[in-house]
Amino acid sequence: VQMESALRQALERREFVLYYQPQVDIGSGRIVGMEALIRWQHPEMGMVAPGRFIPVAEETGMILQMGAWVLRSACQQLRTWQCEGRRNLRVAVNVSARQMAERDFVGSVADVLREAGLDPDCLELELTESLVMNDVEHAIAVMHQLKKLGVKLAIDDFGTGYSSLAHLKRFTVDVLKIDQAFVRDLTVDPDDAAIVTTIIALAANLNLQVISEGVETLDQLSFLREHGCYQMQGYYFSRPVPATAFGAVLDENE
Ligand code: G
Ligand code: G
Ligand code: MN
Ligand code: NA
Repeated sequence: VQMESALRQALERREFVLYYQPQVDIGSGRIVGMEALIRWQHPEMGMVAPGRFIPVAEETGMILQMGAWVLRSACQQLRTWQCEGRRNLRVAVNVSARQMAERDFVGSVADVLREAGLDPDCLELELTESLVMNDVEHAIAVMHQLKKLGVKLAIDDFGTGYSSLAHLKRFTVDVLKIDQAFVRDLTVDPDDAAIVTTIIALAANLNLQVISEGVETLDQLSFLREHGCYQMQGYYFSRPVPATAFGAVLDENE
């Protein structure tokens, strides 16, 4: 209850901020998008990691208001960058199971896009396998509606959840995000290497895009490129940074 009221207060006091981490196409070397990641700047506790408050927000349902704020802020921020003349970029936003289960989630996404004046295909929603498996039939129905709306869909943390390949076939997703757990020891652990190359091949065969997260070293980058993964995200390129600093990251990439 204490944490719940602290989270509600944080929303009112605007203590949440969005950080952005670039997603790079290593074929062209260009930043093609960014993932929005929430941070909590508490006046006394300092920066609170999402791992500490997202689970509480999920349990208490506060994730609905928080998630709505994240979606709106990320879309408005992208629109601002576009109006400043930044080339075509997309923004990836994490979606929780509770949001997906909301009665009119698709309608609220449509409203946010319209209010921000953002083209739907600039928005990518990241869904986790566990979110989708929570209620597969409902999730598939919502995914279809979101596709009709024109937004992009990604499966986050791919390979760590419980979705089967039979389900994947029915998901109207555009992107598989290879979980950083597989990328970390990619160059030294043959099992991780096998898993990663298999996910890349799976994506190619299903005509899906594939992006690796948690890329920290040139060795990892080289391995991924050699095996056909050209979109990457990770500390090797940039840590998640506040919107103000992201402008400079984009400038450097010009
Ligand atoms: O940014 P960081 O690596 O600390 O994020 C930790 C976890 O919090 C990740 O699993 C990430 O997906 C999740 N997360 C970050 N921002 C959001 C958000 O806006 N909404 C939701 N639902 N999860 C988020
Ligand atoms: O679950 P999700 O993939 O949304 O969470 C992404 C998380 O991974 C964020 O908390 C982000 O800060 C973190 N992250 C991003 N890049 C790297 C990286 O290169 N290495 C590590 N260890 N974490 C990363
Ligand atoms: Mn994510
Ligand atoms: Na992930």
